[in-house]
Amino acid sequence: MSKVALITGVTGQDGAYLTEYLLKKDYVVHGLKRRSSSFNTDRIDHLYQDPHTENRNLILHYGDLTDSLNITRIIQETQPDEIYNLAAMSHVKVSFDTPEYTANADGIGTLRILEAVRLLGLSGKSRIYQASTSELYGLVQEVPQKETTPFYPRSPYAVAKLYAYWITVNYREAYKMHASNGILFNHESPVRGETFVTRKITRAVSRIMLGMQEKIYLGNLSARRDWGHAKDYVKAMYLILQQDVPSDYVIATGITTEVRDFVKMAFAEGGVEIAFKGEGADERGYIASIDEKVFKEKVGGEYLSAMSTKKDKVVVAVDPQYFRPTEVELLIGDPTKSKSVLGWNPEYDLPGLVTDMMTGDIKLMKRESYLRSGGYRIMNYFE
Ligand code: NAP
Ligand code: F7E
Repeated sequence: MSKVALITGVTGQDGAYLTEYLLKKDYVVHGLKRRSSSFNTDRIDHLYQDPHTENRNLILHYGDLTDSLNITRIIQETQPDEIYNLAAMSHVKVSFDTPEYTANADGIGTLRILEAVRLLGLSGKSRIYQASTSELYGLVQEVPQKETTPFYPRSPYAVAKLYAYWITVNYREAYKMHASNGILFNHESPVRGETFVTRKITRAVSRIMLGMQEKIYLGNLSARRDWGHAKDYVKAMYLILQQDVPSDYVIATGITTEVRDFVKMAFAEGGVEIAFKGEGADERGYIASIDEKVFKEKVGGEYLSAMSTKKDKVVVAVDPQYFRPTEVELLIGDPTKSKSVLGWNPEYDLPGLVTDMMTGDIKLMKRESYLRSGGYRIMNYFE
């Protein structure tokens, strides 16, 4: 018999990678997706199965974490062995603009799932994974951060996730539920949401190198993050629910990098060297040199002459609108427990992640440029 998983947030970055991973393991996957006025299933379209397909193993349900009745009904209908609660308003900066909604979806949403499992008598059957976050550490009280490091959240997002973390622990202790927190540090990929800093950078750098954009505006260039690859991190989620005993785990690489250095690494993928000058809001990034051989190989010879005219020009600037009212300056996780207990071992390092993201975005932006130039008419005609 195949195991049954329910994934909330199935249309998000992690939802997509986890769905792919569980389908390969022969699971039947139920996904909760929000109704939207436009298609929001891009990331899982390659896995989609028509509702008329016999014995489908990926079934999508309309739903929302702010709707208890809907959550309860879907859990009752699907009787999941494993629930991965990945749905959330996940953007830290946006949570300052939508604090009440964020508390409802990210905090109380988790309670709705736990309470539905309890009321339906599924406490002994359904194992629950809660998508907790390194944002809980906020104003860090210890370096590196591990499972025992005290929390100090610094945004409405992190405060909502703090509630979700503790209500998960409380239901585990009070009702003996198999409920665990994965305290995941930042993880990225070619399908990362476009407004998170890594993807914002890889998209913009690709566009600059292809002559589609002049410069990128960023916020705090000195913030440091422990960045891993989402493909590796969803494996940890799965491993957490395979343990006999529920527990909480830090999932991280143990290496921290400045946003400024991520920018340099992204440009370096195309052989472009960036030098930073100035401080604070006046800091700027210039093109210091171009390795033509690497540029031709990674980006394309036809874009080189336009790129060469940008030498010594500003391609990175700071816009204070991206600063946060309270910032998390430094995150670096200690993954000792997940490595020893779960046997979790990430495949990607940061250079591998940057290469994967830049390769994806250069390809995507070339396609976008072609479509914008009217190419789609020709393509559609011949297809
Ligand atoms: P993401 O790409 O932003 O995906 C979030 C998902 O949640 C999307 O499918 C979104 O639907 C859905 N969603 C949002 N509000 C909802 C609601 N009210 N009801 C139902 N679904 C809702 O996030 P991610 O990067 O995959 O992260 C997955 C989870 O891990 C999130 O809980 C996030 O807070 C947490 N986390 C992420 C990281 C990271 O670095 N990526 C690190 C630690 C923890 P739409 O597609 O319709 O918007
Ligand atoms: O910011 C700085 C920004 O938005 C990273 C979510 O998945 O990971 C994510 O939250 C850093 C911050 O991610 C820009 O100030 C500079 O210090 O990519 P981010 P995040 O806030 O760390 C955690 C673990 C989660 O749980 C969240 O769900 O980069 N930064 N300039 C910028 N950030 C953005 N977005 N845009 C900028 O222009």
